[in-house]
Amino acid sequence: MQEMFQRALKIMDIVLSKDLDCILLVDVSNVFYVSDFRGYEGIFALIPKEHDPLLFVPKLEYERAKEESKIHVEQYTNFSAALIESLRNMKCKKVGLCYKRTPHTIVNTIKTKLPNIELTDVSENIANVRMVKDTDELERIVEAIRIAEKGLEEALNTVIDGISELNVAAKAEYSMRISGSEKTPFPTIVASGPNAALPHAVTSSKIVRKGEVVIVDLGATFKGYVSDLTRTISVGKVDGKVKDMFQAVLEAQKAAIRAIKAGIKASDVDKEARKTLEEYGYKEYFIHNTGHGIGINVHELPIVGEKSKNILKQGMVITVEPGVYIKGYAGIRIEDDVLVTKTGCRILSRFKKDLVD
Ligand SMILES: [Mn+2]
Repeated sequence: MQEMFQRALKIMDIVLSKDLDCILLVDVSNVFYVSDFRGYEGIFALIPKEHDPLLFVPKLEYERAKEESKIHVEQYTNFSAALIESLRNMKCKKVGLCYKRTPHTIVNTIKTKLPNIELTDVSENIANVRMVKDTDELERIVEAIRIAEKGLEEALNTVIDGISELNVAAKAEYSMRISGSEKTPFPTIVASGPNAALPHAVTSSKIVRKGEVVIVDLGATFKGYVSDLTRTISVGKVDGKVKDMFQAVLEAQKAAIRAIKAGIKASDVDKEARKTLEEYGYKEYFIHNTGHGIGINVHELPIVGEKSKNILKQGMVITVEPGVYIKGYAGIRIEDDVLVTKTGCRILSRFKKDLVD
């Protein structure tokens, strides 16, 4: 037997440890995880105990899938028929799947056509496996970060009094695109002045004005893996209050990063950021989690928040992004991507932060 693709092997470990006959994956990010094929809806993968992993695609995707996929590819003419036939032929009795990410129609088809199959939810097992990145995944994320940093550089060079938020976003995205980004993993945020007080502001035709701060939150995708970075930039001189907010967020981020290492609770990292902001008097203005995992999706486990149950492990890649938002006035957010190591962490993003004066 050919040596199995490393990420598929990790899913195979779940098949074995949960004593399943097979795992069925239908959502594009999990299918990509096991195959390295960048597909659209209407594909699925099977990781059976007794056979090599299989990727099923429609005819129009077959040639591209054969090029990209690291596991064997089959083409189907009818999704349900191919799925049922494969499960039947491989005599699968116990099948693992991700309930939340599997359409009801597919679950119902299996239950109707193969009533003896026992279905088990393996969502958590898969999310846990995906949290820890291997060397190849890490290299892709680092490249996605380098590309995003080019976008930030372009944004920094573009932001001046009189330019629109959309114009800044367009320049940043263009720069990332020609630097190799496959797509933006989320809509690029350029939020100026009072708009910066909205953590998920929608980039608009608003004109950036002197005395405002501009939040630029963007990401790139490289070989299917993403980055997520934020910087806050001032346009000329800003209020002393804004400078104080900036200093508080910067210190909160430093405190959170200092706390990171394998074995500690993700909630403890969040606690450090929150404690620092409390010291500065901004606790109530920090209205989101400190961070989240990144990988194939921009929001993966672990959650770095107050209520998180996740424990940090070596090889996780997380964002650290405290923020302070004062309604109608201004907002500050600084976000870096960090690799959890045995004894601490490695900050993967290098872009300068002291951008408010
Ligand atoms: Mn983020």
